[in-house]
Amino acid sequence: MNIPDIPQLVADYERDGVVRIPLFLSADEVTAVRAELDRYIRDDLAAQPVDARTFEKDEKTVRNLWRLEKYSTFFRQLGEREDIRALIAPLVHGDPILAGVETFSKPARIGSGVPYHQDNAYFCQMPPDMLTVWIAIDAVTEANGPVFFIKGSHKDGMQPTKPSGVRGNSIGLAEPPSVSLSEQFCGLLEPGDATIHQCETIHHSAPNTTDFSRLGLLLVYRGSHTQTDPKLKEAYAAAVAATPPA
Ligand SMILES: O=C(O)CCC(=O)C(=O)O
Repeated sequence: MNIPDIPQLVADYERDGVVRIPLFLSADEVTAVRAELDRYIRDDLAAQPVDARTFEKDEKTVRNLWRLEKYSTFFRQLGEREDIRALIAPLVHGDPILAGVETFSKPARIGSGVPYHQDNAYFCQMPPDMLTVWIAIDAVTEANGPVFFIKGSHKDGMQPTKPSGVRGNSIGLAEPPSVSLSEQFCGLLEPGDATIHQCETIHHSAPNTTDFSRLGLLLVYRGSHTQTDPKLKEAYAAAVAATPPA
């Protein structure tokens, strides 16, 4: 990993709720991740429970892989790497626990969009010391559905939600924010680069209509001190019951 200036990273993260880290993974590590994802989808996925994945509308192309930390030794070991945990610890204000490894695969031509949301509507943790490392496996361009983040939105707490009806992103913001797209931070990344966003930072992404896949690998961590908030959990349970599995 290209080790960033940690005090600067922490200051930027606390202020903006999102930071970009160039070369989070090396080219060789990106190649290894891609190979393991291909192998897992080819050899293992069909035997896993249905909550291991969400398909796109064609019912066969992967939109998301979920719970890879449970189903793949390779991804559990990646998520538990000590250098990554050391980077995450000051951002979650405590001992980092790997809470999930997943993909937002955004395949070429049919990759679906992700509605405006705050991840804590899914994670339901208080205090909100939880975050996602979003690692580009493919290049993320303006055209293939980059993630847009509203800097500073994590400071306003949880916003009202509503079920979105989108498979894989069942709960979204009740109202889209008033911040225009041009004022939002666009996560343009080369393979191996990453963004880290706090779980209450508002973000979204558009469908991928290009011929180029936009595969992202996500590592999710929480501080060991966080606890499940029953009210958030109730709203999430209702949304996920309408459009399972996430
Ligand atoms: O990859 C995307 O398009 C959306 C990712 C996302 O919603 C997340 O990281 O929570």
